Amino acid sequence: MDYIEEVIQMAEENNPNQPEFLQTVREVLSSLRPIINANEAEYRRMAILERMIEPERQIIFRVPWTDDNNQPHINRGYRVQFNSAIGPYKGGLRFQKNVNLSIMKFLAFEQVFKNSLTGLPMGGGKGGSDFDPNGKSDSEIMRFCQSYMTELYRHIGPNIDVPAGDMGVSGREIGYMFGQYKRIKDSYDNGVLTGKGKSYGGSRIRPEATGFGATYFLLEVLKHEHESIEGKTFCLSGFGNVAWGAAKKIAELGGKVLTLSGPDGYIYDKDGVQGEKIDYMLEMRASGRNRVQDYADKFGCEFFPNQKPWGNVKADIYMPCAMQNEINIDDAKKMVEIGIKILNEVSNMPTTNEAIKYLQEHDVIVCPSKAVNAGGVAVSGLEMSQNSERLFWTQEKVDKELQKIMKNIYDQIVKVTKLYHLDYNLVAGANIVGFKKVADAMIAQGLV
Ligand code: 2IT
Repeated sequence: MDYIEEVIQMAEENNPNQPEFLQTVREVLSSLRPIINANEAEYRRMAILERMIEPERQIIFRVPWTDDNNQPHINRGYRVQFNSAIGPYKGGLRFQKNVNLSIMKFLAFEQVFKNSLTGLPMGGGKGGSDFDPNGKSDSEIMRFCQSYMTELYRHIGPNIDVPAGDMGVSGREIGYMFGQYKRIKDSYDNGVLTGKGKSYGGSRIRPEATGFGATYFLLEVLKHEHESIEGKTFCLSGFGNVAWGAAKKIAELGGKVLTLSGPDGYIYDKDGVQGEKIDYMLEMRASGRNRVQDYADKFGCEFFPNQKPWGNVKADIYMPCAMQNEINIDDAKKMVEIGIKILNEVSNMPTTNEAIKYLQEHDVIVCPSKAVNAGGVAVSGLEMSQNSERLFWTQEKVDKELQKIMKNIYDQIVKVTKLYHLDYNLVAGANIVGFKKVADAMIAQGLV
């Protein structure tokens, strides 16, 4: 049997109730065919694919906390340490009601390839909890973070595993977790978490990095198409940290963001999300209401309840910034019908496998999230560097490094698509580049 098919089947048998994890395994493995075919004997001998789909360690723990009325609550905490071949585990923490082991494993698996693409020495991991931060008071958030870290601390460290933020975890939560870690360890291990505040070891540009990086990646794609960003229209989803950074950079470079979305629907702003409206996104997020309708109410634009922009709004470029599987096959068909040319994936795995295939077959350029959103973790890597050398870099320096990293990611991908005659398939190119470096390291380090 074909090696790739064999390992996909093995993943299906061993993880029957993990649809998101199986989705990314199928997507990644089936795109590796050219490099697997070229090295099959060696990869089989070293069980590369079998090891690539099995996390090195998975930690699940109880997180007890009390609310402001002294009522007890129990959540489930996770940390999946997927692969440490090229560096300590690195990846965010997600606090969201729907978090489960399948979602943790899909995110950790993708993080392995993404982190490899950055060119920085970071392995892949991910964690979080099914805790729902919406509507919680600040002291409830603090108690939850402290309880979560009271277990997690024994599994992490600057040379072991370095968590950061993801959905539901930003500067405030990182601060509370860092405080608790430091208190338990009685040691100022600055590099144990990234996304810290500027006053205690955080890097400049980390909050903006995912959205800025995604836009820098897009600039390379537009250059390839002999186009520029000026005057282009965009549909974004989400209104959190990632959408905020993207909107900021797009507006700065002369593009126009027409939509944002939330769990309640999407807003359409014909004048573009810009200036104070971008700042207002931060207020919406800080309010903890998790509603995008507030934007429409404040600025008097249209609001479409319970709908997504995909396929409903004509724009030059789509940039999903909310979460996994936002774009399905029906959306993809509508996108092709209304003539969308570029899908720049910013959230992790925003598109179903069926939809990616359909879009590519209909000449839509799909820019894969593992590459597009790698700027976030890349600046986390730069934060680790700054913590190690006990220095702070200027905003200009971090931004310049980020631009260099995003261009390098793009260049490596294009080089590999040429090497393997993959036309301009950036999805396959990103997977192959990310995979190769990790596989080489795993071979060199033996069967561990
Ligand atoms: O999905 C991601 O890459 C992140 N949530 C950021 C991870 C990090 O370590 O900065």
